[in-house]
Amino acid sequence: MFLKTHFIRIAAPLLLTPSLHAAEIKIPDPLAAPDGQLATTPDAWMANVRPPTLQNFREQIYGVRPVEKPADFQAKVIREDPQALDGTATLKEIEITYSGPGGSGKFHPLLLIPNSAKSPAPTFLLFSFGKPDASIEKEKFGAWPVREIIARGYATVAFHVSEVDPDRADGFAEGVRAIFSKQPLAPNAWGALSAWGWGASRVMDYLETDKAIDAKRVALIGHSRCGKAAVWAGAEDPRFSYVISNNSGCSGAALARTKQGERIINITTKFPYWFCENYRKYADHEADLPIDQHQLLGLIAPRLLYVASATQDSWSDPAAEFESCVRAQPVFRLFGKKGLESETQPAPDQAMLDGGIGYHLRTGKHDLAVSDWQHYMDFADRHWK
Ligand code: GTR
Repeated sequence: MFLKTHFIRIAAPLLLTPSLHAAEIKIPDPLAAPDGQLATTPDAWMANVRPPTLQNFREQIYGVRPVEKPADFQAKVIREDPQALDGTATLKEIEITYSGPGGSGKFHPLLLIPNSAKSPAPTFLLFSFGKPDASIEKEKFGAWPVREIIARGYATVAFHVSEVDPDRADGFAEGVRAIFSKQPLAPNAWGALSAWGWGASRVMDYLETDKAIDAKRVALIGHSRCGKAAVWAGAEDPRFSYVISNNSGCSGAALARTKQGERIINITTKFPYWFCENYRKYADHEADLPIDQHQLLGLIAPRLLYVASATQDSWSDPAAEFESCVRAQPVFRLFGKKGLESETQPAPDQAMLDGGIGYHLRTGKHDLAVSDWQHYMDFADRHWK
């Protein structure tokens, strides 16, 4: 039986699950090394806590990336329009190519850079559910408000995750995982979320070479399954200086041990290929996990982190997403950063932008809305400029 939490679930009343009573749940300490020793300095945490924590997430949940930048990696601009979006932006379509033992692959990020920029532009990198198209600002699964992003002085780039590794149970043969791994996959082999994160790192490899981009200020953003991929990619690749989880829920920002709505059993039944096989062991056995998702958020520290929930998104469980942020704070504080602006979940649509961890609870359904983007850019304005 799933144990309910003893600690407070801080949420707007409509989100509260009725009665949550006693029953001790042990949540791992994000400052603890495997021997139980608590890190008291950033150096100690980086040396003794971060590496084994990251390795646990690889081994038990998302799987191990077998390769980083492939030897024959290439990124080329294959289309450029200096007068995109009514002359406000330069559009570049990039082709990223690579090969490995299982064949070759390619994908096509679409980049928009503000023409008003006088210096390299900070950039928002979006994991996209569909083929990015600068003329469509509302894709099927969330907004990509390119005109507004450009008007605010940010560049933005999006790539279609299924071009890197198809988002289908039988998609393996057509994606990057088949190029670098063989079936049957090892129990700790990378799942699709990890493969998508690998794609984001390859987009970063390109961005680092584009003089119009400030590669020290690149934000990773994803919604829902892509929000899970974004947080995981941000943990794997410290080049991203700001990581945004939009309604990522189960196996994303939300604490597994207190999770209501979708749980590991649901997600590993419906989407087993997103994860490594080892993760299935924890279906209905959350307490056996050596880690929990607040430690994943902790792996972003001391970089910027933003987590957002939506009032009607009980499947993602806003209370468990917020609780995870609260419990990630010690890592940010160790680095001298403020955690959340407040430990009380804010009223709907009141963004907390003042800490190293931003948070808001949008009124409405599971979605990536333009108003979410506005908060993410406000947070960047405040902390990057
Ligand atoms: C749901 C899944 C969620 C979330 C969502 C999505 O069906 O259970 O975890 O990832 O899909 O990505 O749209």
